[in-house]
Amino acid sequence: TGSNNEKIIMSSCGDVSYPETLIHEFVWNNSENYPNHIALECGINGKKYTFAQAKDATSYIGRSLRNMGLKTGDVVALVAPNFPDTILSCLGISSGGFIVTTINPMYTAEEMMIQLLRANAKAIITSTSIASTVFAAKRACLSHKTPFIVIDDKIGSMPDGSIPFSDLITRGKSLPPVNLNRTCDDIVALPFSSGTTGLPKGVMLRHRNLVSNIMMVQTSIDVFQFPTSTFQDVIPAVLPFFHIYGMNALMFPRLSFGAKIITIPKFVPETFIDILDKNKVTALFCVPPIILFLTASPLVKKHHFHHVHLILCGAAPLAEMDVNRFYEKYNIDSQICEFRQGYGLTETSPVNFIGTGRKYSSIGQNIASCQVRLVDVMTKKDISTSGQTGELWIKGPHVMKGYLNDEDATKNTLTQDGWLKTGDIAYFDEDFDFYITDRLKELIKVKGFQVPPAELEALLRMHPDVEEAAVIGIPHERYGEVPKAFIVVKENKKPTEDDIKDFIKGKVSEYKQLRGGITFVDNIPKNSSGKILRAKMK
Ligand code: AYL
Repeated sequence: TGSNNEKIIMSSCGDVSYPETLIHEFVWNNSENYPNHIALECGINGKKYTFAQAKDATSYIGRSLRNMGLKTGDVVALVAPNFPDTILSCLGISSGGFIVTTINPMYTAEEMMIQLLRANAKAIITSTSIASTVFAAKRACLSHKTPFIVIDDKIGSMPDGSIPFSDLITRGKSLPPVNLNRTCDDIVALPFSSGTTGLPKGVMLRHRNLVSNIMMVQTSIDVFQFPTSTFQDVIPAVLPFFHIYGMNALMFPRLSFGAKIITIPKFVPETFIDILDKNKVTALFCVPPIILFLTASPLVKKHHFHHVHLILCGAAPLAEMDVNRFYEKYNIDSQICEFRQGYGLTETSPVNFIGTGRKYSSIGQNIASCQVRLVDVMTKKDISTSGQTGELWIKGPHVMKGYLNDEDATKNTLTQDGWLKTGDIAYFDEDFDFYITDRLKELIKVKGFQVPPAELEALLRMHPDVEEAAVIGIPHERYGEVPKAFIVVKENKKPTEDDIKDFIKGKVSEYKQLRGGITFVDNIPKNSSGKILRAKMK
């Protein structure tokens, strides 16, 4: 319990201690113990880096970016699928004293532009297969002098004036080390999230946020008897590094404990299976659609899980039944190949809860140093009884500094004394294991990816026949949720569903398309201040 009426649920794992180091230093901290082990390997072309090579490359990249005229605290946009060089870029940006804003490589040029502008990017790192789209975005919104660095992923080519990524490493060798002048309280990552409402916003994460969250998880795994991670772990990385799950739940922590990461740029079933065939994979980091794939695909066989000791799943709800089906199909011992959920948010760097054992539908318990409150949505009073639902509030060293250039959104999300309102509804059972039951916020989650309804609504309103639009998520068998639109048309206009879908098509990425269809209605229910009543629409 805390002051006033606060009923704080502390972690049974106690408090974490973490080093006051910058994230790139933290990641390579143990690397001297195994300098010649492979740290990174491309699952497609086999390109490899040892820990020693990866650590050195990180520092050379930082020096080269400095040498291009970038200054401490400048934002570098990273728009690339998962490659070893994507990870090196992330850490290199940190080692140069800059901030990385990761952009979804599947984005359209329009979507990229919005983030480049909001983040005030001063340089771009991308890869050849998407370089033409990224270049179009850059040309439309940034100065032509903005450094445009391109990883050669063997598909596509480099636009004129590009700097080959490999030059950063070779040239950086002969440059002097960077005098960093950065502390743990400086911002290092700027992923985008729509939070509880509105358009995507830059989430300001400090070095301290990232480092503490890694140690919070690490401190808790013993208490929760989590399958242990070792420096011999082999982990395929199919979750995108641009998302906080891929970044600070997979890539950074696993590398820091010495795992080998096999990068996968795009989920293709055959490629994924090929990687499982060729490697003794020890842990799988998943989102619910991947669990469904592992169960349903005829390509997947029991032997693929022979060395797997952990299957982690997060980013969207998963039903217990889906986990049971997986175990039943392959007749796998759930004590040896353990399934656990994780629950996180971009705003919390990301992890808050991890599963404690056999309750597969539970997100488990709050990890070390993660304080929790459950606040009744109607009465605003703290809940301390099992079975009662409320909004989850989170506090700890892993909570973001705020949203970039958006004081209103920050104030609505973070209380004055540091509580982050997640917008998720949950309850706990008699063992203090938590369950997410609903979402209070507007967010739609398609395959674990964020789709902010406000973004689609704004686009729909740009259609000449559309008077009003509201978008909600509806359940989808494989994707979890998909967006569905309700539209009020202007007088005497009769657009078809396909007219509207075509209008949206080229403007937003594939996973944001209106798979849930469109329903034409006479009016959209709103409250007195004009806010769309989404719960009512559902
Ligand atoms: P964002 N069950 C239900 N919903 C979830 C879960 C879960 N296990 N995990 C995340 N969500 C939803 O910012 C929830 O609505 O970060 C939450 O507010 O893209 C929202 O997703 C946050 O979406 C890890 C590491 C999960 C990472 C993550 C995902 C972070 C997603 C567990 O161990």
